[in-house]
Amino acid sequence: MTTTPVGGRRIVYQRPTLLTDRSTHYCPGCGHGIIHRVIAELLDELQLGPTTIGVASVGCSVFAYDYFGIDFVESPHGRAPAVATGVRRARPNAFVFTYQGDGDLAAIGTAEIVHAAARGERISVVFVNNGIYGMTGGQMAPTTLLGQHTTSSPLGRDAAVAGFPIPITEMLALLPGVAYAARGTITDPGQIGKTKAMLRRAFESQLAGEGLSIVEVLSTCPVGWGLTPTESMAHVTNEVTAVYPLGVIVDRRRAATRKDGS
Ligand SMILES: Cc1ncc(C[n+]2csc(CCOP(=O)(O)OP(=O)(O)O)c2C)c(N)n1
Ligand code: SF4
Repeated sequence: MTTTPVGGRRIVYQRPTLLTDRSTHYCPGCGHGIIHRVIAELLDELQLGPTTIGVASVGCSVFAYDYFGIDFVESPHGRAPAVATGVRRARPNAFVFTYQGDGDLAAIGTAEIVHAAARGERISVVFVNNGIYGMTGGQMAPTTLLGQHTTSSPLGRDAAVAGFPIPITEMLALLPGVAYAARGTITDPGQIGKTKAMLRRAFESQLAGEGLSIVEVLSTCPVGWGLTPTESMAHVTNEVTAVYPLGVIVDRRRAATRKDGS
């Protein structure tokens, strides 16, 4: 956000320079657009535009490369951490982030994210958890809540049939290669600000060469959930955060600082 006076008026809100000037294909009330904006603001503020290479995954955000004014690589479904590994190792001075849905990261791409985290790859992962496969019509994902109705669990997710929701960010945080892991959301301006602070810390962690950083963002899919945009935001606040608590899960730099008292 800028407060630069322009022609006698004070601009308090404008499009980040690294977001392209075009309409997105996202549905009304979808969280992807908000998350794109926050990332673009941060890349602007950290002056990372010229050195950033984003890795788009498969899912509703598959066209992310059209919306950011930076270099982007498209990866096969779930393979973004593997593609990002190659990009980061081939271009050691690049800033590399993946943008992945929960179907992409926590289902088909489970192996890729676990092993990239185990290797401590110097990449940042933006993990957008809307609890569903949005792009393909709202099927159950590993992150779907118990009892949640989806097109492939029309009676609600039953643990006896489909198991329990996977808290994959907590699982990844156990690995020493993960320098920073946190979970935020985009349900109101305060939460967007907190999520932006988490993403900033994640990006700075990569710049400091600390290891893999991941921020899970609890997002919305009004179309897949059969809710209005307003109901979707309330659903995240009231139901989803009870299963996936918000906050920093691990921050190894802060933990090390506390240990040596510095
Ligand atoms: C190898 C492969 N398997 C399956 C698909 C079909 N497919 C496309 S998007 C998608 C799910 C995307 O869901 P998610 O990652 O949660 O993103 P969202 O659309 O919800 O943002 C699936 C299963 C595919 N494109 N490629
Ligand atoms: S289907 Fe869901 S995730 Fe996909 S664009 Fe629409 S609201 Fe967003």
